[in-house]
Amino acid sequence: MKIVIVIPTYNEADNIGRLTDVLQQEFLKRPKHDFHILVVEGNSPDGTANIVREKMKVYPNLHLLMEKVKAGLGAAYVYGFKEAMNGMRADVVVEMDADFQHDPKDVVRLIDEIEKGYDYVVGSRFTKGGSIPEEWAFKRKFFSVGGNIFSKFVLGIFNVNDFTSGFKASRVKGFVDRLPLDTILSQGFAYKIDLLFKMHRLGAKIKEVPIKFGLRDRGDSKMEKNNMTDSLRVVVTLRYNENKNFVRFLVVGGIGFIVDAGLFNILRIGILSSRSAALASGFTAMIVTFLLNNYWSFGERKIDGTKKKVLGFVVYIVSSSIPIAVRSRLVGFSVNTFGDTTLVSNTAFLIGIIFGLIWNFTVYSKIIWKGDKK
Ligand SMILES: Nc1nc2c(ncn2[C@@H]2O[C@H](COP(=O)(O)OP(=O)(O)O)[C@@H](O)[C@H]2O)c(=O)[nH]1
Ligand SMILES: [Mg+2]
Repeated sequence: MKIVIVIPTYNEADNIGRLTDVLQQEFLKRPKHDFHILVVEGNSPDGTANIVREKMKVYPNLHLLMEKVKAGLGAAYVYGFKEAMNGMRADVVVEMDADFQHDPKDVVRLIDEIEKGYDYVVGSRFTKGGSIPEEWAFKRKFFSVGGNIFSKFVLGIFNVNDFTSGFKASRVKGFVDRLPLDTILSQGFAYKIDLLFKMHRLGAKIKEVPIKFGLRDRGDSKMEKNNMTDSLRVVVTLRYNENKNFVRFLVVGGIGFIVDAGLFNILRIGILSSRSAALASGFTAMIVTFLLNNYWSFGERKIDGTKKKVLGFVVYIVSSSIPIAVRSRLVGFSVNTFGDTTLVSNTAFLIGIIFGLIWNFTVYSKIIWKGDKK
C-alpha cells in the first residue's frame, strides 16, 4: 500500500528534521509498504521549510507542500489530503503532529489495523491503555475528557472515545475520496470532529488503538483559544444538520401552536362556542403550518409544479382535518360534560393537539413530503 503521512507544521524547526529521521527508521519495519511523508507548511517564519528541503535531498519519499499563509489545522489537512489523494495516489493517509506528541513508533500500529480491514484507525487517548499527559492542568484534562463524552452522546457514536485525536490512519478508496473536503465545518482544530462524524456516516469500519499522548517536545503549541467553542459549534451543527427537518418541524409546530391556542381562546371568549372555536383555530393554524413546512421545514423536498402542489395541498387538508375534527369533538364533549371553563376547554384542546402532532408528523414525512426516492 502507498501510505502518506501528512504532517502540518508551523514553527516546528526544532522538531521536523528529527521527526523525519525517526519516521524513516520506523518505515523500515514494514518494508512491503511504500511510505511517504508530506509536510504541509504554514509559511513558518522560523525556517521549518528550509529544514524540510535539506532533508529532501537525503529522503526521496519526503515531500513539501507550501501554504501561502497559515490558515488553520483543518485547512492544512484538507490541502495535504487532496495532494496525497490526487497527486500522490495514496491508498492510506495518516494524520500526525510534528512535535513528538504522537509517538512515531505508533505509526505502524495504525497501519497494521488498516491492513486487517479497518477503514479508519484512531490513535485514542481515552480507550483502555491510552493516556493524556499527567502534567496537564486539571482544567485541560477536564475539558478534554468532558468534551469527548459530550461529543459521544450528542453525535450518538458509541464505538469512539477520542473525537479530537490528531493521530489517525484513513483508507482513501471509498472513504477519504468521498469526504466533502471543500465544505468542512471548521478550518481549525475542530475539523477532526467533523471528519470523524462523516467517516462514520460513510460506514467506515472504525478501530481505536490506544496511544499515550506525550508532551510537546520543543516549540510552542499553536492551539487556538477558541478551540472549545469551535468544537462545540461543530458538534451542535452536525447534530442539527442530521435532524434539521425534525427541529424545523418543531419550530413550525411551535408557531402553529401559538396561532392555534391564541385564536382558540380569543374566539371562544368572543364569538364562538368552544367546539367551533377549536375548529376555526385549527384550520387557520393548518394553513400557516402548511406554508411554513413547504417553504422551510421540508424545503429541500418542496412541492413543485402546480398540479402536484394542488394535489399535495388537498391530501394535506384531508389528512389534517382528521385530527382537527377529532379535537373539536373532544372539546365539545368535554365542555358539555365538565362545564365550559378555560381549564376544561384548554385541557381537551391540548390532548387534541398531542394527537394531531403525532398524526401530522407521520403523514407529512411519510406521505406528503416524503421526497422522491431515486
Ligand atoms: N500548516 C499548519 N500547521 C499547523 C497549524 N496549526 C498547527 N499546526 C501544526 O499542527 C500540529 C498540531 O498543532 P499543535 O500546536 O501541536 O497543537 P496541540 O498539540 O493541540 O497543542 C503541529 O505540528 C503544528 O505545527 C496551521 O495553522 N497550519
Ligand atoms: Mg501538538
